[in-house]
Amino acid sequence: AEDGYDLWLRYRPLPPAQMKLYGGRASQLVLAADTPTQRATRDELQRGLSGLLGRDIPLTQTVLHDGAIVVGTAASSPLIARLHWDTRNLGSEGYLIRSAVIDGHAATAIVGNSDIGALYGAFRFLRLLQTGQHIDRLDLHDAPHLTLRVLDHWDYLNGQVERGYAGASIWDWWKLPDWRDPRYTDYARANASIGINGSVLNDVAGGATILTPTYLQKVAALADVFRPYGIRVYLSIRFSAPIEIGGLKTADPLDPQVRAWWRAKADEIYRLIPDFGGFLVKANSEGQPGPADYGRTHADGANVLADALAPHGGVVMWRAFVYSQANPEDRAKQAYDAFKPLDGQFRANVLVQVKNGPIDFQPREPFHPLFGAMPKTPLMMEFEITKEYLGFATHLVYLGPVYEEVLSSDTMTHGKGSTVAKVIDGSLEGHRLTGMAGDANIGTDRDWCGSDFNQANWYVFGRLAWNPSQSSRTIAEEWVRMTFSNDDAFVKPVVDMMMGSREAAVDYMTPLGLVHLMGPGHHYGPAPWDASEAEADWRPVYYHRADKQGIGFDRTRSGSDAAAQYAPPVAAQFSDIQQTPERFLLYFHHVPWDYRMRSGQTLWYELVAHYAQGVEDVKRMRETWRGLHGYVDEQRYQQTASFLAIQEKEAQWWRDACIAYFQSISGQPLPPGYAPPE
Ligand code: GCW
Repeated sequence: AEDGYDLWLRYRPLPPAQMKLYGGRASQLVLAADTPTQRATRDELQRGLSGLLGRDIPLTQTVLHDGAIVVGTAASSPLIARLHWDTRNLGSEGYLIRSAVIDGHAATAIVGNSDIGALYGAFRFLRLLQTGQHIDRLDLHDAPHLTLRVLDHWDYLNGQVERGYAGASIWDWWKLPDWRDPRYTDYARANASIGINGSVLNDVAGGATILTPTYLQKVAALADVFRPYGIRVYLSIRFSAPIEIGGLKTADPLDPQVRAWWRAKADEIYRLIPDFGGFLVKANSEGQPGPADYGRTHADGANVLADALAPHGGVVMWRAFVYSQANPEDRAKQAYDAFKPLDGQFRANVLVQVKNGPIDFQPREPFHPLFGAMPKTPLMMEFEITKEYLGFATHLVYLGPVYEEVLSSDTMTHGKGSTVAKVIDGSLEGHRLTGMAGDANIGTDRDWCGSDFNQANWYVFGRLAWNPSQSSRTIAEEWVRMTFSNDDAFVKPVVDMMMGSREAAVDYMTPLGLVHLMGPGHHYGPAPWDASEAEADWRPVYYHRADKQGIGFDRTRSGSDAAAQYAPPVAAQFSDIQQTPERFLLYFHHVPWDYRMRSGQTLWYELVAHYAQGVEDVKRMRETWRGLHGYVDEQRYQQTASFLAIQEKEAQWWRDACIAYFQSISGQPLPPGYAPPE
């Protein structure tokens, strides 16, 4: 059945013409299989090539005839050693793939400086076949631009996944460490295929249990499964663990006993998991314990952990997502206010992990003002892959454009071209420790992600973590070819549909710079009217500030002045209503309903038009999909069709609820020709 389990690693037989094209180029595999990673590479190539080409490719020791694929490192393969290729620019994880003559025969060499580099090269080679590329004159090389390419799982030990819409946690803690579900290997394969090299196994708001000896054994078992695929495990830790499982009276980071406890804990972990990655921490945010409980700073907190991990080569990923009632004036300002003054105070093995925007993974928000503002500290990006604010499992929203928009934003901190991507990849400020994290959308559903199209969001995250300057359209196209079909009549409309899907969601949910109109708590569906007192700074009315005169959050000097957190040219742009891009208008300004937009329409008319457009766009997505019935197997066709129907219904719900509510505040008539809902 086409249940999506294979993700983009669908090695189904290629069309005959393509098979013929590749056949002569893949007649034997020459590689060593002495290490676990080499064996994983061999298995993947055999599985992939036999699936795609419909016949088994023999393993040989030497090149016997044309069409050999020679894989490995100079150390693992005498054939590769004899090529004397310069591989210095590949680093430890890069690869090159080249057509060459080896022992008198036409061959393809896939070469890394490490087994992992060769494995990444093998996946790339398979992708060439899967996406219908020529493979007869290859000269490719690639290496990751970021050091840490990590999935953050918000999985609790009881199997629940916070903001998870694809079933339960795939980690079966009850049966670990003895039962190693084969699914763990498939998880590792999928990640390795896109270059992800780290996995934080547990939720940032979980308890301390994961650090007990019993659970560390289970963690070690997962680390064993992932290791051949180049994936290290990391753990989210609870800052008060020294009290909860250590029997101490305090978790004060400057207390010598606390420091000793963390050192001993790190030593214990590394005895079990020699390549353990490190800790992820959510501290003093949304009720989590942290250094502020003892009057200490985030740097004090991060550094005690960093000191414990440093002797073993581990890192701390300390989150900047800190929300408390402490800054009720404007939640958007909190992270910057708390972290900017600490720049330069973190140990060398600490990264501060910053969400893409200052609010919380909205359909659209401006880039986070911390990017570029802490030059002495490696900042890693945190994107959300799970669609917490974007329609959960069913809405088709390709997140590539969300990520790309932020990565290509110009912080202007070192003049023009100081993009967020360059902050993240370390090139702007000279950092070697770099990273990107994605909050995973993975669960026990057969298709892993709750829908076929959600798999694209895992895929594009990994590809951008490898190289944050890539185009999300190119990545979408790759994914479509691998996941569905190479037929251009299918690929083009589906890629267009994916690329437009994000703007559609922005339009039917939160156009023109609005944010957080979702129902509080669950975050599914519209609730712009919600004004309850509890957690007031999470409430829609707090964000849109609609009143009789207008709508929007004034973040200029006359308001919260959050715009001033950006570098001066950006701050000036966002503070000036004329210069603010309309897509961020209501994020930075409180704007009169009759304000003239660039189109010449009033703000009110244009707001209504955006909501209507969002619904129209989803209608068009449905039509596109209907036209592609013949290209997809029935199971995947039908599910996508049904989900798009849900999306259309809910886009209408969003449109009607928001327009009706905002109209009740604005008192403005509906635009002429606008058909109110039946
Ligand atoms: O987006 C919000 C989510 C919480 C999440 C929190 C965070 C893990 O609603 O569920 O908790 O952010 O990122 O810490």
